[in-house]
Amino acid sequence: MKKHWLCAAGIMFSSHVMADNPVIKEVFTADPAALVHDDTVYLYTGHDEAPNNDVFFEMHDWLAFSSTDMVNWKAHGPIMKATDFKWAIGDAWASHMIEKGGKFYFFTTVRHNEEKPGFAIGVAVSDSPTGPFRDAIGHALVTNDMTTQTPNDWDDIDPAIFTEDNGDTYMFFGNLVPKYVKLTDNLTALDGEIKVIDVPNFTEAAWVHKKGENYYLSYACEFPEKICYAMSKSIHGPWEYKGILNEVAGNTETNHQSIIEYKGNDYFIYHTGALPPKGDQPSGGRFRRSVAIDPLIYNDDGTLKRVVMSTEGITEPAQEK
Ligand code: FUB
Repeated sequence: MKKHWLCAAGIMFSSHVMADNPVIKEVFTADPAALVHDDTVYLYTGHDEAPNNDVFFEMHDWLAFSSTDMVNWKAHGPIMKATDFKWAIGDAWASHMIEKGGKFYFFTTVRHNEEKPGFAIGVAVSDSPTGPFRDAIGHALVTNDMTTQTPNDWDDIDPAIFTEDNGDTYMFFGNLVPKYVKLTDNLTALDGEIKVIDVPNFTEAAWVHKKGENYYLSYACEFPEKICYAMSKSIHGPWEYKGILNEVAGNTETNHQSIIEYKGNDYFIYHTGALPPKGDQPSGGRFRRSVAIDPLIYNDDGTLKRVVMSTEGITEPAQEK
């Protein structure tokens, strides 16, 4: 059953894969978003299917993988496709999964139909981290006309969700102009105005996490993209820019990160275009990206060491620290 979706696509794929970077070798994976739930890491990715690296992204659905040691990964297949949102016409771009009250909420970028042309953010829901997912509200949460800071119709992409200890949940998102907005308690509506964030060189791919008393906003910066980061003592900022966290990733201009702590270890999950060709599968590249994982290391003052991208990846199974 687990193999069904990939066999149907003509790809033979064992449901278990072993790490070293890129982590997933049997299919192209991009825009990682990881969730730690019940001692398991769930890794959600976009699915690059471009026939070559010349034109643009071709992305129809999102994939899920899970691991209990960050070395061995189990494939769960696609959890949803862009057009499962009836108002969307495609482009299954970056996403973020969170759990609340035993339900799993999948926030994701798609292209809206002609009623609200341009990119949009939708939210889907499921009782299981591996789906099936259904549109939670029957319409988009954010549409292009709600973000007027740039003339681009993709300035409202890449949702990143953060929940405060008191349960308040915020969505960060945007391209060129970073933005955030509070969500209602049921996560299916905006609860306030969309506010602009002041950080330098922002391109896209916001991700917010907290360690101790420090909040971290990491994001793809410049183009080709590096990952930069800023720190704050509050989810509302001000954000103090701290510099580059990850350099341009090999063989692709985009870079997109997810940061988690699992069993007391810190991980930086990103994508590269580094997957070599194998059999019928062509080489990776700018529109055929692959998820990689390396350690994330904090300095004593809370700042982050620059990530060392490696081909070895995570070699030691995660053990409780
Ligand atoms: O994968 C499509 C887009 O490329 C994502 O939404 C961006 O973050 C960049 O990775």
